[in-house]
Amino acid sequence: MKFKPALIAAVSALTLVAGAAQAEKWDMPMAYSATNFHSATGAEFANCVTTGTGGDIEIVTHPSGSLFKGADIKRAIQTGQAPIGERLMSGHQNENAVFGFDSVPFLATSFDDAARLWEAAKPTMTTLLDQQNLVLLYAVPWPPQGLYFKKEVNSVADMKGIKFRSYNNATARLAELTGMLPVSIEAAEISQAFATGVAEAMVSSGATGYDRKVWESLTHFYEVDSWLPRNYVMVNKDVWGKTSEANQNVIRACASMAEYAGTWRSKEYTGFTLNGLRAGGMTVQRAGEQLQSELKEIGATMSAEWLKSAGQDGQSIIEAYNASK
Ligand code: PCA
Repeated sequence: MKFKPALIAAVSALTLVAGAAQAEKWDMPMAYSATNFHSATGAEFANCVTTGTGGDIEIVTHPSGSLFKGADIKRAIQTGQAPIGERLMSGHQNENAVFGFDSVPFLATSFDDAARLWEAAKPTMTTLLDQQNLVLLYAVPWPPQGLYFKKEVNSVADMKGIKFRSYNNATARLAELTGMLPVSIEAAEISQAFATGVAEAMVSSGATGYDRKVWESLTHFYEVDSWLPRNYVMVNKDVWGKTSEANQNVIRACASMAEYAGTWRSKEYTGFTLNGLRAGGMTVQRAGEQLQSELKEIGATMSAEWLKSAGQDGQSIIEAYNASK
């Protein structure tokens, strides 16, 4: 028996409509620009979920802080204004010091150590987020952090009075301890901040400097490898609870792949973006010995301060990390 094409078309149109009626759209706010590797990873994760759930859940990413600004993303998800989103984990250090476990100076300075530190911290962070109505899905490290300036810097004394862009409590504290003036600015806005002189220096990865074309304003990048902070993706717990087990499994699988692929990208990007800064005309080199050793001292002060403020949770993370060596 032959079906008439028109009938087939009508039937498939009906199926599509029926499918669409059940589909949910999850808007996913992200703080960093679309060209950033975290945003690329998030976009792939979104596609993976949309495909894997057969279109039941369609995740739509909104990079560059376009839906919610970085500082507002976690609250938006906790309160259900958005079902899912990505944020810099240590950005929450101001509400609980434990969130800054990945920004303790010189605790984990390589991708391998950062991975061990994350394994050590994951149970604590999962519980902490759960208590805040959030389900942790995946976390990806930024490349190692170094210092950006618009002049040659060989010692902490050379930093005095510089306007320093910060992105969490640790970076603001670093500014204070080195005699600089911290000003908190989201990555999405740094090109303008440097161009207008609102900020003149920062600690960040080659990836962020490359992504924001900072060579238009800055001249030097010093590799310090002070820490590798993480972005993470979270879902509202009520939304998660209403998601079928089959779809939860798909989302978890996509999240594992995203963590793996994002980490791989971060590693690849480390050298690529430092070369990109060079191609932009910047001087890129290891911090000199004096600067390194002065920063180590400041790092020791910051580590002690963090341990004190992060209490028992912080202590357990460090113990688990040391035990994993
Ligand atoms: N880039 C982000 C956080 C760490 C990084 O490498 C930023 O500068 O905001």
